[in-house]
Order: sequence, then structure tokens, then C-alpha cells
Amino acid sequence: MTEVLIKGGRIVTAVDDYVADILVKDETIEAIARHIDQPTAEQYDASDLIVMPGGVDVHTHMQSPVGDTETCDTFETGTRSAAFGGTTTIIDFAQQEYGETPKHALDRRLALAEPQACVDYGFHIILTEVTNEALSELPDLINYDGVSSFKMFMAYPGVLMVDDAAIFKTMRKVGSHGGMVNLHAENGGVIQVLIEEALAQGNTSPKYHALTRPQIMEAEATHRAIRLAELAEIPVYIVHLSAKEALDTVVEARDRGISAFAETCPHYLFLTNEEYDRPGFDAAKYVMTPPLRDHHCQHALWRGLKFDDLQIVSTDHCPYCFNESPYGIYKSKQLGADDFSKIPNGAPGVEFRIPLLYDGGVGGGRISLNRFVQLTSTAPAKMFGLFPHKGTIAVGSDADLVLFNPNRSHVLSASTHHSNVDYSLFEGRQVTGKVEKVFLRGQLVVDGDRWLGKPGTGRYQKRAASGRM
Ligand code: DUC
Ligand code: ZN
Ligand code: ZN
Repeated sequence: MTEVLIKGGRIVTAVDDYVADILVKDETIEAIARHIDQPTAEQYDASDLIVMPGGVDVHTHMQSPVGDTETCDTFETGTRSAAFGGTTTIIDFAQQEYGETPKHALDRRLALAEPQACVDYGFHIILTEVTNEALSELPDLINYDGVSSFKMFMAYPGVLMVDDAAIFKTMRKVGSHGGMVNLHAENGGVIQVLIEEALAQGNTSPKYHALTRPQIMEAEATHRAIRLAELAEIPVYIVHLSAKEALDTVVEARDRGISAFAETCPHYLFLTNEEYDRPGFDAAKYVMTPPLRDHHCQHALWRGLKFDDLQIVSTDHCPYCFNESPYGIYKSKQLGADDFSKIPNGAPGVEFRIPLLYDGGVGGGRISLNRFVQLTSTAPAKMFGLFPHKGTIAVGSDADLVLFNPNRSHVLSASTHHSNVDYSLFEGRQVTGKVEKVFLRGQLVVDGDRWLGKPGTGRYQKRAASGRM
């Protein structure tokens, strides 16, 4: 039996803050008390450190094909990077290809992830073709396969976009089984018109990615998604919310008592659309969807986090290299060197979510320490059916524990991160607060700069209902 004793740490959950010892037996927390003596256990001194529950990042794209492109992290490299950043559970995506059933998509992704995963993982299923056969599979996917959330795109016509009828039918089907629909909320038809106009005028540089995706088209789709969910009487979750106008729509619905939830991402909290003024093609590093917004949006998002208008911070880790080498053009931003609409959409960040949010949120006086844990671990675990195994420190919970030094400064950089991607959105940013040790179900996997984990130790998580907060 593996026994681990973590001594004298400051235990911080979404609601607690106290100093105690934690005894782990095998994979779960056995006891928490002021003083525990267990000479047979491996001992770790956590005095002067925060001990918090492992991070839960509910929006990543590892080894993820979209059209011809594929993200450049494998499940192995991406989940190792997550672990170094204090994240011990991810929820990634299983995308239904045209002609494929959702169940087949899940099985395909499970087979890929299983030998590689270095942290625990689940999947949302991306539905692209809502046939009767696909709909008929959804209850079993929720009840037996543990997939209680389904992502649908209101953008990218001809590639991923589905219409309102498909969204509504899905909502009606999954609602009574504890399912939830996650929406990429942008008006894809209108955006397509704007993209074609820009290209026809010879506007091909990366900044036109942002200029063709207006904030009010995010708000319009957010509003539509929420109204569809309201009619279907099901909770709804807006992914990667970036625009103030979209947030206003969520707030209005929540004030009416609708179960409308939303996440935002570190890049919207720490960067603005000024990045698109970078010279040459460098701005392509910031081509993610939705694009970076202005200072007003950033301010509104921080306010939203503070007052629970936004419930979760996830990364939308969707890494494409800036350079063509070494992974090839289809994993590189260079694919869109002559045409912004061909730049693969997405940006990396799975390793930096926790240090960034601690530094800018807690250190910056914008959110409390408890709220920080809630946003990065507890709320995502509750939202997506992983609580109480994940998302807290309690007797019986999985011993996913992060020992975090709140006083240690370090510099975020692609030269030291553990992802395959060759750049960072936050290159050179100094932050205070560093992940020192990470335990995955009681096993020490990160110790300072040392990697002690193994591919394949991450375990698939069958999830309970989503959105029943
Ligand atoms: N949406 C995502 O969720 N991730 C990457 C790109 C996108 O449009
Ligand atoms: Zn999206
Ligand atoms: Zn995404």
C-alpha cells in the first residue's frame, strides 16, 4: 500500500483555509488532521506552501485534428505540460467526423489517449452531424460512457457549424439524462461574409482574423444559445467567452434564473487586441477564436469572475507551432502566411493557467484565494460531473494535490515549458506563485523541474451529470 503524508501545509479549497497534515493511502485522501504521525508513510514537508486540489482544465485540444490541421501536442506531451502547471485532470474533445457516430468518435479518442495520458482525463463529444442515429446514442453515452457534455459550433460553416434545429434537438435529447450542451457561440454565417469581404479587398494579414469576428456576433450567438436552452429546459455552457456584450447576455439570463454558465480563458484576461498590431506575421501567434478583445472586455471578464457571472477559467489549449519545423505545415501557423483565414485557430496555455491566475488574480487583488481554487478546480469539477473525487481536498477524494509556493517568482517561457509548441503567448512574463510538487492520485508526478510520472498513468473519468450546479 502506498502511503504519503504531507505535513503542515496551508490547505486551501474553494471554502477552507487552514493548516493541517494530509494522509494519503493508495489513491485517495485517508485523513486530514492537525497532526498525523505515520512513520511508514513517505513524508513531505509543506510548511510555507499552499496545498490545493489539482487543477481541472475542462477545455483542451490534445492531438486534435480539424480539417487538414492537427494540434502539435500529443496526449503525452500535452498532459505532461498540464501536470507541470498543476492541472491533474483535463476534459478534452472527441469530435464526430462526418459519417461517424458519436460513440465511435469517443472510442477512437479513448484508444489514442489511454496509453499516453499523464493526468486523468475525460471527453466532451463534439457533434457535427445530428442524425437520428446520433441522437439515439446520446443517452447511453451519458449513462454508461460517462460523457455528459456535448459541444456544438455555431461558427465555421461547412466544417463544424450546426444549425439551430440541430442544437435544439440535441438539447431536448440530453436534458432529461443529465446532459448539457457547450456552445462555441459566434454567428458563423455573418462572420463568413466578413471574411470573404476582407479577402476580396486584399486584407490577408492576421489582424483581419480579429476584425472579421465582431463582439456583437459573439453576443448574438450567446443570446440564441441561451434562448434555445431555455426553451429546451436544459442548462447551457458557453465556452471561451471573450466579449463584454456576450457576458451581458449571460448575466441577463442568470438574473432571470436560467442555468446559463460560461468560462473564459487566461488569454482574454491578460492580453488585448493590441497584440494584432505586432509587425509581420508575429500576430498569428494570437490567432485564436474568439479573438483577443479590448480593455473594456478584459475589465468586464475580471468583474464577471469575481461575481460568479463567469464560473470557470479553462485554457482552450489548442497549440499550433509558429514555425513549420519540426512538426510540419499542418501543425503550424505558417499555413496562413498569405491568408489569415487559413491560420489554424488556437493558442497554447495549459501549463500557465494556474500561475497566471494566481499572480494576476490573487496577487493582483482581483479575486480571493478561495475563489482562485474554485475557478480552476472546484467549479469545473462540479460543472462537469467530477466532484467530489476531483476539485477538492476531503477525506475520500482522489489525492490530486498541488504544493504551491505563493512567494516564488518565475518567468513564463516556451524555452522552459513542457508542451511541444514553440512559443508562448506570455513569453517573458514574470509571475509570483509556482507549482512545486504535484500528486496524481497519491503519486508524486512533478517535483520541481523533475518529471516522475509515466504516460498511461492518467485514467479516463466517467462523469456524472453536467450543469446541475
Ligand atoms: N474553438 C475552440 O474551442 N478551440 C479552438 C478553436 C475554436 O474555434
Ligand atoms: Zn470554440
Ligand atoms: Zn477549444
